[in-house]
Amino acid sequence: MSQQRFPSLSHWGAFHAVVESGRLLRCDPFPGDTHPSPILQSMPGMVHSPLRIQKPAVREGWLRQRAQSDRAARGSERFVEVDWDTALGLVAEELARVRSAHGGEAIFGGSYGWSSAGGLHHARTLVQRFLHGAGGCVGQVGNYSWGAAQFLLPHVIGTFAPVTGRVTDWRNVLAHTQLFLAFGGLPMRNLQVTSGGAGEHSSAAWIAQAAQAGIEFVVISPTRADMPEGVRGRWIPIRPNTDTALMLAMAHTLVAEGLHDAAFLRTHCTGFDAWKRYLDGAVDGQVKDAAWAAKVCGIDAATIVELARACARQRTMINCTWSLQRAHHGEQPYWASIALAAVLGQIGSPGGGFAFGHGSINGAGTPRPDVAAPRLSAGTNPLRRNIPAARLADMLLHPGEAFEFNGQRDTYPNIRLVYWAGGNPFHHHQDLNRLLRAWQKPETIVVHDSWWTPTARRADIVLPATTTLERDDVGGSSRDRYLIAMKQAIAPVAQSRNDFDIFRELAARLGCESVFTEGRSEAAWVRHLYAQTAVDWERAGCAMPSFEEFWAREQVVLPEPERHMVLMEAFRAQPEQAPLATPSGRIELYSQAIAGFGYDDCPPHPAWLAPHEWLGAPAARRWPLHLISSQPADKLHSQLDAGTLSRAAKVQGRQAVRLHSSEAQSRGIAHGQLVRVHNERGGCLGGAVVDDTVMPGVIVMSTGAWFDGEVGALERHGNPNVLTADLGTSRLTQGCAAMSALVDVEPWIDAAPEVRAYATPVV
Ligand SMILES: Nc1nc2c(c(=O)[nH]1)N[C@H]1C(S)=C(S)[C@@H](COP(=O)(O)OP(=O)(O)OC[C@H]3O[C@@H](n4cnc5c(=O)[nH]c(N)nc54)[C@H](O)[C@@H]3O)O[C@H]1N2
Ligand SMILES: Nc1nc2c(c(=O)[nH]1)N[C@H]1C(S)=C(S)[C@@H](COP(=O)(O)OP(=O)(O)OC[C@H]3O[C@@H](n4cnc5c(=O)[nH]c(N)nc54)[C@H](O)[C@@H]3O)O[C@H]1N2
Ligand SMILES: [Mo]
Repeated sequence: MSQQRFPSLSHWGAFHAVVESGRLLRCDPFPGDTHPSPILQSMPGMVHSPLRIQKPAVREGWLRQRAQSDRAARGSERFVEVDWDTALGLVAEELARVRSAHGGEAIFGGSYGWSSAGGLHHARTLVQRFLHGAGGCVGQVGNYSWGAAQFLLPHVIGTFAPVTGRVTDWRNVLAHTQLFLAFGGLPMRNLQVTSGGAGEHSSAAWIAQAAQAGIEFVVISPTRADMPEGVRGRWIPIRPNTDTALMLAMAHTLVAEGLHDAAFLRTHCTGFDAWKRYLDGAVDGQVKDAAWAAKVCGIDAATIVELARACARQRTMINCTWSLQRAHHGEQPYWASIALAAVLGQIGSPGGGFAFGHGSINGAGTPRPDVAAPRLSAGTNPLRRNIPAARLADMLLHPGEAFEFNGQRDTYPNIRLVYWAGGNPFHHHQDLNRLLRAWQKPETIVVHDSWWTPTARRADIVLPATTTLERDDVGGSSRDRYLIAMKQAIAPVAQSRNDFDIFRELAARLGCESVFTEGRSEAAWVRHLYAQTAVDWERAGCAMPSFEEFWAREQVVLPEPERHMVLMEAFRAQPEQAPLATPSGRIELYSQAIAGFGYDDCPPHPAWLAPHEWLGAPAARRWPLHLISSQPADKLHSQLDAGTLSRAAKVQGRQAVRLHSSEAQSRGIAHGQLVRVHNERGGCLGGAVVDDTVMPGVIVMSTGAWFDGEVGALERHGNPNVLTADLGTSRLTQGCAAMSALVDVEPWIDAAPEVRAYATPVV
């Protein structure tokens, strides 16, 4: 049999699917991609995995008793396979029942999750479009990635666009930046991925050029592994969640030594005087000088002073990874980094100022016209009812209770039916033991996925979805220059169907098919999304071929704009004529709006607020290690966890737990040994990796191991979210605070329990 090649796209890069006899053999990276991701290797095994959901399946108890079933049996009870007609009938009836008895406020369709690449077959968008067209649902606003930044930055700089990657572009950085101060570092592993997919891994290529150009990198992070290879640089270890103290002390030093840009602070900022009073100790009696910060963040005072002076001496770009704000009080380091950049006065000048997201995602700062990638519209939710994304368990556990969010007060709805497609809450949510309890509240849970994920196993009705390789689509990302033809490479595996078709049929049963499809078939939608994108891209100077030609050529590439993008360039040049969209039109170092909310957990200026758990807290005597649960190198979140690359990195079949040799020695832990990581919220097993790139007092466990536990029991596979705390960053932004968790580790000497995360629950 001859091999065939089909272009396709994943969040971890563009590739050609190589197919023989209807099976995916391998994924060859696109030829133009200089830094392709090895994650591609895991795809063939996963696409044809025994973990694929073969047929629609219904939990035994739910099939018998529907909404009266024993909800505590979710996750342990078996599933019964049914035919599509039966399954769709059950889902449509249940949706209609809940809607007529309790209204759309009882249906949760937030369905947070990354889904897969492709503008049409984006599962989360599809479930929302379907539920919006069927009368509405409760949705989620914000995200787990940069939820704190999304709702803070508009108060400070009038927009959250910079956190999405619209920052001073890399050409400009290469030409002008002398010092790149990287809070959270530049972990190369994260640059494999961009939401929507990447035709090229541009960030890795730019960092390689920055290394050649001799830019100096200073990486502030709990692990030296966040320093990219080859760059001229220095690692300064920092106690997790204390970056704000360091930034405040740097700003204090600059002002005390007269190295601040008084003119910029006067003409482009508001509130400097109020903030300065805080720095000087007039507010709380504590001067925020280097000696004070040293005690908080563990970096000696001389280093702090020297770093502040180095920033003032040269053109400095200050970047924060997203991880800094995925922590309790995560607003503060972001606000403080902008304030520090304002004190330096380089904002809006070539190669200077602040940035976010370098080191978090591929494509931040890629020179690219600001035009959208193809994406089906989710329509509008007629109910306009939302919760902040990460308040999921609070909502399920506390219907009717009030919550605060960005100056508003609202109450949690009473959810009877949860519909999830394209996300894995038993991956992404914090304190999974708490989520397990919350998950027992709804009467019915419907999930579409391609695999028996931990969330699918804990649903009532499970519908098998195709993967990207089983359907046509057109894909791209707003951080990447490529538009990619995604061609169906293999037939749908087993009885799986496209999410689009599942929702179309459900919409037909509920009498709203034409709202969902607008009269277009899958093929017509792919063409339509291409045509929509073409209009925007033409305007940005890209010659767009006809759809047929695009499909034959497999890609279109946006040209790099001639002008460098410099963040806030126009505002710097003419602050009166090009004001920011803040109330004052300037950078707000003190926000009257936030002051008006009166939140004690988010004061009106950048401030040091101790997180609820950190190494300086009294609780650190009992739980002396700070847990960093970072993104996995060998997969995307929980996607492809059962793939070859991910499995190869496990230690005795569990997630690696990285810790310094001194911490291992004092606990009698040997490299490669099983350990139990635990705190008040729960415990999990992991495999010890003794690693002196991690500073003492810290352990690093990547996320992504498929959750393998029951309420209150030891999690067997190494999912750090049994340890993290489920609390909002603050009442202002209600983001996810996964990074603020204390734990301890001990050797596991008992027999190792079997990992059951990859068993299928079908009768
Ligand atoms: N402790 C801790 N927790 C974290 C984080 C952290 O740093 N630390 N990070 C957080 C962040 S930033 C994020 S973004 C979240 C990520 O959380 P999620 O986005 O929920 O994680 P994924 O594993 O990407 O889940 C996507 C799911 O969609 C399914 N899927 C893929 N394609 C399709 C399709 O075509 N159709 C259907 N129906 N399903 C499909 C996949 O199989 C998978 O189950 O995790 C968050 N959780
Ligand atoms: N391979 C791969 N890449 C990914 C993803 C993936 O799942 N796999 N997920 C993508 C997604 S959805 C997102 S949102 C981004 C997330 O991007 P980030 O949130 O930036 O990623 P993390 O890996 O959580 O953290 C980056 C680094 O921050 C450091 N860090 C943690 N806490 C602190 C702190 O308090 N202070 C300082 N100074 N440093 C700290 C850690 O050492 C870590 O290596 O990654 C994206 N990239
Ligand atoms: Mo994310």
